[in-house]
Amino acid sequence: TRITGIELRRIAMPLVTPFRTSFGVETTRDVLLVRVVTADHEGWGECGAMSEPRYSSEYVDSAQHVLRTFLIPALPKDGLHVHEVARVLAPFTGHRMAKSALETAVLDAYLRTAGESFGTYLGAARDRVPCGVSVGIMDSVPELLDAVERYIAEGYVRIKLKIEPGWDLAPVRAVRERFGDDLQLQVDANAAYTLSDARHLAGLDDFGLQLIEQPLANDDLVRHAALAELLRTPICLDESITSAADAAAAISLGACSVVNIKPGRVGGYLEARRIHDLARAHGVAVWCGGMLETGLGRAANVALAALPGFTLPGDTSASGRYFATDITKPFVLSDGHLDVPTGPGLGVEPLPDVLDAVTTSVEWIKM
Ligand code: OSB
Ligand code: MG
Repeated sequence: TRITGIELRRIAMPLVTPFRTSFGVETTRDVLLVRVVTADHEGWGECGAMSEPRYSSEYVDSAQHVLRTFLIPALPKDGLHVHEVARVLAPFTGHRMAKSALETAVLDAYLRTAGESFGTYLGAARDRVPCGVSVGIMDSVPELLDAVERYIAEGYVRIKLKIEPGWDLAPVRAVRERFGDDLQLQVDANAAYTLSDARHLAGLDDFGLQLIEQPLANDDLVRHAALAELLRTPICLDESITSAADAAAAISLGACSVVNIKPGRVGGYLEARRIHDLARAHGVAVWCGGMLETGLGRAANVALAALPGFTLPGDTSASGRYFATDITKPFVLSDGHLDVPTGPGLGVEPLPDVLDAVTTSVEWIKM
């Protein structure tokens, strides 16, 4: 199909509560949406990049710039197949979240035309997925316990605590003591530690954690492998895995025994599926991470999370975890699960009035 043009739309989504990690605090989610328009359909892709280059080197302005200047102009005007997008964009290094948003929009347009859902296309093995929630760093342990209690009451089947030096053993101990050994509990450091913290981190081994996510620097597979020898808590990598090749290296080095798959971080849903396939072949568990997505990105993530190798609950929370009003019909938790959309493409679309109300800019790139 012929692409007639591509819209780059920025929206500002207020968060229901500030989200604090070891790398910063977010109060409003600044999101870039890519809309690919063809003769008879359109497709949406959500860019995972955040306002500042802290989680990774990408940020929203950089994603919009590289899409406008390099990635979109590289696409052929006609006859583009979704499987060719990554290859056409490969000469440009990095910028995986920008590439992912573009590929996802092309894929959505293609699937809406074909009448097939993301879930069916990717190979979903179930019609709903169990959901975890990522809980930010708080000012006090009592405040954290109240938040965790509310999430458990809402039905979340797994709790992930964000940690950093000074906010690790005490909050984990408090949550474990208050909610018991049966609670599926894990932590995420977002690269806030070094290998010299190994002995301190081994203090987490007493709490029966499912895993510790990205304790060390993004680019340090070798020290993660060394740390794995010193901890009983399984290591899961997030930031370090930007491709299937990274995942293969991490697995063969023993740098992780679990992988958090975020489609944006790895350049798209097709690469995400390759990592799933690779990990599954090696008996390595994977789960679906998140980047505070709106309903558009969430729909695709829930479809991916339904693949058979996603054996751990993901950060596929309900829309209400982050937004009072989502730009799509909200994803609502039912018995701790979200349903995989079944309609063509993402199976959800933006509600025009809500989308307009949160839009801060629109750029149209004619093909
Ligand atoms: O490290 O998983 C992370 C959010 C933004 C950037 C990085 C991370 C996160 C989360 C929340 O932990 C994921 C979500 O609920 O969407
Ligand atoms: Mg993480």
